[in-house]
Amino acid sequence: MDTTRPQRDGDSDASPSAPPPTSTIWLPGRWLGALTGVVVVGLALAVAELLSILGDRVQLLNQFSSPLLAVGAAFITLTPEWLKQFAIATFGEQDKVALQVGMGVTVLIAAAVIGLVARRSPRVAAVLLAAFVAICGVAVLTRPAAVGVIDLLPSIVGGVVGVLVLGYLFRRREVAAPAAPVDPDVEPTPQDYPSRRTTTPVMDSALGRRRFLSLVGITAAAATAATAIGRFLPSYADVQASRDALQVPSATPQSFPDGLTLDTIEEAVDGQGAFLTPNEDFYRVDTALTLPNITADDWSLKIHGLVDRERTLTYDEIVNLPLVERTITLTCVSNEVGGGLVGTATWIGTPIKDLLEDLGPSSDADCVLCTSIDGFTLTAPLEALVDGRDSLLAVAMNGEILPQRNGFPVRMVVPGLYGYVSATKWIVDMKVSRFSDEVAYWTQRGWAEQAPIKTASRIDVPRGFNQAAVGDEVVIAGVAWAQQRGIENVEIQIDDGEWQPVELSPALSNDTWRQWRTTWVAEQGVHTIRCRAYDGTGELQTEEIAPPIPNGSSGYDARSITVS
Ligand SMILES: Nc1nc2c(c(=O)[nH]1)N[C@H]1C(S)=C(S)[C@@H](COP(=O)(O)O)O[C@H]1N2
Ligand SMILES: [Mo]
Repeated sequence: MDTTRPQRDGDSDASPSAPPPTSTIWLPGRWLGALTGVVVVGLALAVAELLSILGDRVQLLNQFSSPLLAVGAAFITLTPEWLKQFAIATFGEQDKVALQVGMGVTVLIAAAVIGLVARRSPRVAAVLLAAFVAICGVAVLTRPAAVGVIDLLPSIVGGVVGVLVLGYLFRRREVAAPAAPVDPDVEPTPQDYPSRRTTTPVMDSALGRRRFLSLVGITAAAATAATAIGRFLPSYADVQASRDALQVPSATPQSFPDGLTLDTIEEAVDGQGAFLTPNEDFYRVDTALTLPNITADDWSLKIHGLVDRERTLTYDEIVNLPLVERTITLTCVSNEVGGGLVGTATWIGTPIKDLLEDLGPSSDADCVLCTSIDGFTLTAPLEALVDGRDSLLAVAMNGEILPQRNGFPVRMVVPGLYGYVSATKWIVDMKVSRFSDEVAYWTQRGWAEQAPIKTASRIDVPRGFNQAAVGDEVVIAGVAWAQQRGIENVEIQIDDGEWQPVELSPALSNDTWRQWRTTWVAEQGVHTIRCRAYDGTGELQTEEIAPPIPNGSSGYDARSITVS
């Protein structure tokens, strides 16, 4: 049956008795077909990416007109909550990397399949590629930042380029002369040729092996070049230039009790992490697959809704409003007991209270719907923005212009509320409204509408499973936080022993964590160390174990230590 098929790449070159005429008949082999699929889809995506970046630069298209970005963002939106929790639990802050790797592998497989199919039927492969483009198109159009059908341009142009190149590379022609048998053991009779030729015509690549290979090479080079140009052009460079050009504005410093300063507090408790979390170590949580690019010049914030007077603020205007400096601990609702999604920084920003009250919010209003440039939304309780706590529109963090990952140019910081109901990064819109009229990103996904931060304490040393020798003085230290209420006391317990007091760093304010420390003389055996905190009202943190969803984890943190 196979005797009339042309030789495939590598199939029979090794066969010494293969007759010479077949050497002119050639079709790409399986591996080469799959590789070619990957190269062609790579070119299509690179072209789309480049167009999207160019379109974003001239403000014709939005950043999410990039098919890959849009598919990734759509995937994040559509992922069921359990899978999201699993991803965060498994990959932690690397969950986006995991998604990117997953998407990369999926695209590679799809592209290889398209290449394999193209060996048999370039037409079916073109239809598959078109379907791939259609999926991207749906993702692009359903992005909140989508401008309109114009955003489909990169996907369509990329798709057309892909289909044309695929069709050209895999074009075949019928070979006029009958092929000689491939299998040297089966001698075809002369009558075999006409009959077989009418049922299964002998096909040959229209390009031939050498041209096919060189065109695949050129396609790969073009894809690489398009990607490189895109990398070189992105507005990311503008954002960094915009940040570099700005100076941290001066602000009214915070006054601390008892003549405390940030320097004295830094030295108060040793043997553990810094009191202020360095920017590069600060946790990052957001739904953005790639960081939103917005320069200070392009940025503006519209405040509207249930207010007497709307206002649109530019960056220049915001840094010329009264600015204050405040040290505040941020916490993510997704933080597990003992987890690291919490950090303390010194922020510079303008009080939201003054800004809002100046615009005359209606007495009907009870929330502010805040939207970021990439379409993320949250509903912050209006009360928390105007009750006098240090709710800020922040522009600087730990003496630096706000880093891009933490919301450059402007973000919100609200003490006492988990980030997902207060800390909008890359904020561009604030709509004074009512909770009954708005549903924000996470509340739509089963998280609580109201989410004050729960009192929590964490053991930082010893870390994980530790070893010590009998008689060692083991340092036990950590942090505790209850923003707005403050931390009054922290205790530790070894196994089932008495709860014991620890040494606490001075309280800087109710909105910052307190570091704590004690030592323990190690005794033989495997021990469990627990900690617990009392907030400023004297209330003990709850021992009841709760997962992050819907309104924050609870339970005592514990560490194990083996003493021998
Ligand atoms: N635009 C935008 N802002 C956002 C989020 C987001 O997904 N998008 N996530 C919020 C959450 S859940 C938290 S915990 C904080 C985290 O701020 P950080 O990344 O600076 O630590 O940002 C908040 N602001
Ligand atoms: Mo969060």
